[in-house]
Amino acid sequence: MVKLFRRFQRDRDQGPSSDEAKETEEVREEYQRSVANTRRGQLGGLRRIFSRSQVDEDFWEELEETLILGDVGGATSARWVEEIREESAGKGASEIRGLLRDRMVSGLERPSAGGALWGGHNGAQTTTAPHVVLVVGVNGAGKTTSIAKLAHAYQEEDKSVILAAADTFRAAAIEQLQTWGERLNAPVIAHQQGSDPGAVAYDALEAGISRGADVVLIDTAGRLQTQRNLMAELGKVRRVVETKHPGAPHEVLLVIDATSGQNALSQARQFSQATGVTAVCLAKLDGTSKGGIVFAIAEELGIPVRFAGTGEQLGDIAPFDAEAFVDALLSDD
Ligand SMILES: Nc1nc2c(ncn2[C@@H]2O[C@H](COP(=O)(O)OP(=O)(O)OP(=O)(O)O)[C@@H](O)[C@H]2O)c(=O)[nH]1
Ligand SMILES: [Mg+2]
Repeated sequence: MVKLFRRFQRDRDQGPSSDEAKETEEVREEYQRSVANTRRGQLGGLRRIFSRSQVDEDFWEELEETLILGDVGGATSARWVEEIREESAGKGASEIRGLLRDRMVSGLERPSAGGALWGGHNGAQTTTAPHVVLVVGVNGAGKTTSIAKLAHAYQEEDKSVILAAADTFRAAAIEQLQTWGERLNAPVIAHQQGSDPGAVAYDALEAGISRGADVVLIDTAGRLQTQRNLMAELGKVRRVVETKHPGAPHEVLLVIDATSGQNALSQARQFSQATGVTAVCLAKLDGTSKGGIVFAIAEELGIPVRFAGTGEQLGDIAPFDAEAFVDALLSDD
């Protein structure tokens, strides 16, 4: 997957390269594999609808219903169907499929994805180092694992990374990050369990600045978006970061478990309010039949999906590719 970051970056910097076709094919195959479960789920029903010969009232109803059941979201599904219906007067199912495909891709691309690793800064590390990523999300979403994968991706770009163990709440959370740190040969800044997460973030930034690190990735404790005190605590961590290193955090990455369905929308909304989420990392895309939630998040909240987690290994992360994702979802084979 690391080469996917390279391709993503290079396309932005220099335009398509000579071996682009082959690499694009690899990206597409990877997505085919990752969204296999999503295709087996509700959204897989789209293929059946588009194989129908008649575009009648039932067709439109079934289309809207399938989108809603596929977690695209009620408002987004209704709007899409209405728009496509207007555009497609007299057209057949396969043309409608093309219109939906374009609508899905443009919905995902509208909140500009930017350069994957550098948080939308046009593909380059333009900020004063270190580049700081605050990683937030509900319990078990995949935050710590995604941090390890991202650290690996930055290291592949020859960037130095410091990890901040600001999940001081869950038992063994610090050790979990330290284990990744050892594997990655990346320093982990940690305090005792139960200590103030803001203080850990502060120390990690101090270490990052004094050691000239390129990137500081801050792990935080999982919390439900409904737990007001814990959400407020996250706001405090953010403010510590802002104060210590003006311009930071450059990215507030909300890790969403792709299997969480519609609840992810409320997660995105509440975490955004508390911490100013700038992008989503969609973890566990490999294990879900509910990938449709990405459309609702992008359309209704305007938050870009920056990364997709596609497994438990270090290399199992990719810059989110809207076209490859949608085409994999709608493809016939
Ligand atoms: N299949 C798959 N599993 C994943 C992915 N990302 C994370 N996981 C697994 O999900 C589980 C939880 O991951 P963590 O990274 O510990 O999640 P977390 O959000 O840090 O959890 P807390 O710190 O407890 O809130 C682990 O078993 C991971 O291996 C992914 O992209 N695909
Ligand atoms: Mg964790």
